[in-house]
Amino acid sequence: MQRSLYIRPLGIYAFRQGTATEEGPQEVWGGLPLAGGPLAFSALEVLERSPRGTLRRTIGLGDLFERDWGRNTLAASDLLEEVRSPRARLAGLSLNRPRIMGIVNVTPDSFSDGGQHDSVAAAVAHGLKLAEQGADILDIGGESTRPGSDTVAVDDELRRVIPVIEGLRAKTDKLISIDTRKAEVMRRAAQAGADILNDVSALTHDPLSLEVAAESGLPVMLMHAQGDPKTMNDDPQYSDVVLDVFDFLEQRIRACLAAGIPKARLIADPGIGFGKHLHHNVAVLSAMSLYHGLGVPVLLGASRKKLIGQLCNVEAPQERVPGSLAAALHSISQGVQIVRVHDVAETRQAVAVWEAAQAGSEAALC
Ligand code: 9MG
Repeated sequence: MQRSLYIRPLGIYAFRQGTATEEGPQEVWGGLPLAGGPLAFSALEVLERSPRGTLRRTIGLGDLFERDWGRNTLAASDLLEEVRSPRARLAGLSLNRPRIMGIVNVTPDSFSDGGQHDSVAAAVAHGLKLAEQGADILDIGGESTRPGSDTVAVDDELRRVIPVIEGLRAKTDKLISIDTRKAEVMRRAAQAGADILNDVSALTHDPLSLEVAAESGLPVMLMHAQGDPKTMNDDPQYSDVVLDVFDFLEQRIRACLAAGIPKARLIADPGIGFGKHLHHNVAVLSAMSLYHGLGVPVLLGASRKKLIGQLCNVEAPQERVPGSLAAALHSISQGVQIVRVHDVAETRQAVAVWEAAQAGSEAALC
């Protein structure tokens, strides 16, 4: 059945335990923990979808408990539970602070660093550099999925990514994700030592991918996209983009559960730039905290993407770093657990200052 109620945590702040007062250290309570992490939320936006459109209301937390939600009572309490419940570790990595996923493109045509890392040695060296700069995860991709790009044959993709995964696995303990839509690439990447599957089609592109992902035992990043990379940005259509993306991801989580992939192994990503016009991307970026209602960690990938160029009138992807940092900080302020970026050193520095400012202590610095 189509969901009609959604809740988005608002009033998000750093949850400081044991804050000192004149009476001594005190527990501070004014909200609920967001996804069991270091942030808390004190209010909610309630969104009710009907054939006439979406009604949005901002309410305090107390209102949620006191108000009669009628036929939506169960949905409201289920969503609240999903928003507040702690998230499982990701392949052993705790998500109690923002995590950085560094991009290693092994494609001749990638949109921002295409051609630079297309030899194995260069790609491994680039991955190690990102690891040293503070990446928690290295995302290895051999097929460009930028708008307008063509599909790559399985053998070509394998030839590009497998040696890079093996090379990195031999030299770093950082988590390695494989960015692919193909079941065979997932299977071989897992054998080569990959820790995470990152599929921009949310395991819909290849009919075998759900089964292979389940068998691999690896966590899976499920990303929303409308259409195929070749044509996806020609004419994307939504009824309400923020909610349609939520519904899609919720359905894909259900499909994974049915295929034997537990929720503790799933990550959700609304897919900035994938079948979305500028206004769609901005709406999704603005509403990132809504996706905590899916009950799994949330990832944002906006680094150097076209929306930043459009918002700031910057043509060259390499010159979109400041806008990328703003998107990353905006999303981690909404509790997003992972940001996928090209510029790891710059993001690490921005996140460190954000963490210290949130905690009110330099102890938070990495
Ligand atoms: C491979 N790839 C390109 N953009 C991406 C994004 O935004 N998220 C994820 N998970 N993967 C992406």
